[in-house]
Amino acid sequence: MLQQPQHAETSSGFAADICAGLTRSGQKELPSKYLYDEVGSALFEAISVLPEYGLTRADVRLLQRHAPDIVSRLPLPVIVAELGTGSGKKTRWLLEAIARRRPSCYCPIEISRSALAMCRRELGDIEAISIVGYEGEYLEGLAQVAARRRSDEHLLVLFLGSTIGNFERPAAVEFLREVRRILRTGDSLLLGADLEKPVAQLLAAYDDPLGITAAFNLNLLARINRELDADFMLPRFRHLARYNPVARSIEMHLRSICTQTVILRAVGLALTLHEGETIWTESCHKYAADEVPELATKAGFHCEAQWVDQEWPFAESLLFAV
Ligand code: AVJ
Repeated sequence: MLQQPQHAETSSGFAADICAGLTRSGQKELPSKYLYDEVGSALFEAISVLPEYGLTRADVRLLQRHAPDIVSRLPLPVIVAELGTGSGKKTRWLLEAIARRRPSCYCPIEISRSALAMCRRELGDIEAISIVGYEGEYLEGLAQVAARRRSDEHLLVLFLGSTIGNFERPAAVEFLREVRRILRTGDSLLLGADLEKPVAQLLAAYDDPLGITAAFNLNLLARINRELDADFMLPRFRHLARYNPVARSIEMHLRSICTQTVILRAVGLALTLHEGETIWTESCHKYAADEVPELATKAGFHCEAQWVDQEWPFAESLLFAV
């Protein structure tokens, strides 16, 4: 069963956010969450199987290998809320391990309706797990799940795939604090974080030779063309991935190869971009394994256990709300 949304002003929020990001003085930027429309979500699925991009495989390996161990540490009964699901594929192992112990409820929270639908197709067959989807922002969806649970049910929040890496470090702490505020003591958060690795390896992962990541990035302009009646000419932009050693993040930008004017009709905006100017579209912060427990402590959690993949350094950390 997939409940129908709980869905507010997303399209006008999109227009306002795009406008604000493109008219900033200084570095233009667009929120990375808008990379994931239907085309963007499909392109990310392709990225996740590229040989250069080991992140998703590491995440899946850890969940598959350690699901019984992770689940054995949870108080029961437990319901599961996931912040951003993508296809939902990697959550299967955890849900099956939970279902073997007790029937439960899985609440995916997604801003992308197509991702929610994918998730239901992917996980709908697990017996003893009922699915209640929420279309909307993470914290709003989580607050609804928390408000609707029975008083004896614990909550396990999943924040996988290193989406936390999209936040600047201080914003990551702030976000986890807000998650904590919605939870009760004893609730848990399973947090996936991509770890630091050689820069060359990171650059290859975010600028693959097939150009899938470039297409994923450029699709944001194509999406603005589709949804805001704009005229970005995609051949006049280049995908750029670079490492920021101070932030310890990969930054994705779209670089204008000439001076040009773009019109966004639906919002009445004419925008001039100079040759070489970039629009910053995403940051992917990399963590040291022991930074995650520190982050957790700052946000009101305690790190109960951590599992690290050796092949592609990546950590799953099980945090409990204190
Ligand atoms: C889905 C946010 C984890 O940061 O690696 C992949 C997104 N961007 N390639 C990441 C992404 C470019 C991805 N996350």
